[in-house]
Amino acid sequence: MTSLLVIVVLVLLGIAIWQLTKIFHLTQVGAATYNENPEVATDRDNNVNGYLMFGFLGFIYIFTIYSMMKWGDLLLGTPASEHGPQYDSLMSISMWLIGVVQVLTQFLLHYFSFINRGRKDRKAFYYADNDKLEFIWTIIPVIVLAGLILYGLYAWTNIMFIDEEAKEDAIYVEVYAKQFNWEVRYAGKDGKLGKANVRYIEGVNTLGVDMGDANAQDDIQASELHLPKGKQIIFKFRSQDVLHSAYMPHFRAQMNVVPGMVTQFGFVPTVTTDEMRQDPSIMKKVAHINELRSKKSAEAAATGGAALEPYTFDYLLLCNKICGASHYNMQMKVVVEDEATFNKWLSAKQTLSAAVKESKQPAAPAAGEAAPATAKDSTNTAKPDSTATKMTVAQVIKK
Ligand SMILES: [Cu+2]
Repeated sequence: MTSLLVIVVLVLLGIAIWQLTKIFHLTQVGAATYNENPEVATDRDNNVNGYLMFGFLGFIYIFTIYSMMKWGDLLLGTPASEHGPQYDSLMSISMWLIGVVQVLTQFLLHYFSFINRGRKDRKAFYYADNDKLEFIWTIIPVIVLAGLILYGLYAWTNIMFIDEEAKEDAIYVEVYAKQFNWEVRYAGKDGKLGKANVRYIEGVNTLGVDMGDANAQDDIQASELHLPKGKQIIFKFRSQDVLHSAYMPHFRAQMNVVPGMVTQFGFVPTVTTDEMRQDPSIMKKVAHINELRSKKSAEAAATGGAALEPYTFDYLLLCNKICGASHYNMQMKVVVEDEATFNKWLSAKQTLSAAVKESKQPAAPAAGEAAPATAKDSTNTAKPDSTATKMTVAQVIKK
């Protein structure tokens, strides 16, 4: 509604300006002008436009510097994966190149428009072409772009190619996307993920794992993504419904999650959650967020509302494809910890086959509830989670 009103106001404003210009033109009819032919620019017109050009050059520079100072800290900060620094350096090189070229070309464009602005006593010089000049301004971008593309391809293969040797002790994790949450499955002791298909989805088996597959027996399902520091992680992505995108900005990782196929990505986490919480730029961001939160809490307290909890940093897995009404909230906490803590966390989890068996026994729900250690995430909440998701989907369809 508000946007409609804004559009209406803008349209009306446009009409008002258009009418005012018409009135202004009418007032000029018959008035004595300094120029007999209003279609030809006078020296005054050229001066005005020349200075405006020069002024615009200043505006571009000042606004660029202002933007960098004001919003420069919104960049992602320290990368938390092994390939992250290479990705960041490719980004920095590209941005520096674009920056330098932009500063130079915009200066030339606006400055020459200014100094060569029209004057009555000045005639334009006809200059057809210059092969040497054209060669220079073609070959320089060709060399620079070729270098950039080659470096980009090198970085791409480095990041996307998963080392076969390192695969030996790699950790396989399936990341499953559905409207509007994520679920993960670890390959278990055998290091192999069992087959899965949407047709097998039933009860606690919310990922549709084929329980007849030998590789599936020790698979472990969880609703929080834990990763050990320094280990090669290989992600297999599947989607239950529409196109999603698994985005882990701190690890400089993103992969489309496509229904009907398995996509893959791998990285080595290098900074634990606790270490990242000590990172100066993260600490600054967290302090800023908490400052805003305490202000909001004070406002809420004044009106009898509940105070906001203080924010602590956590890595996140986000959806980066607009996949429906609750897309904005489709996220999962990612915890990077040392290997021992990770192994402890994983071994405390029930395997999917055990969870399925348990759920089929009549006394199963009580047994599930009686395990508070894993109640926070993992298999025990799989059932309520899936019910919640189904409810959300139903609401969306109703709309
Ligand atoms: Cu999504």
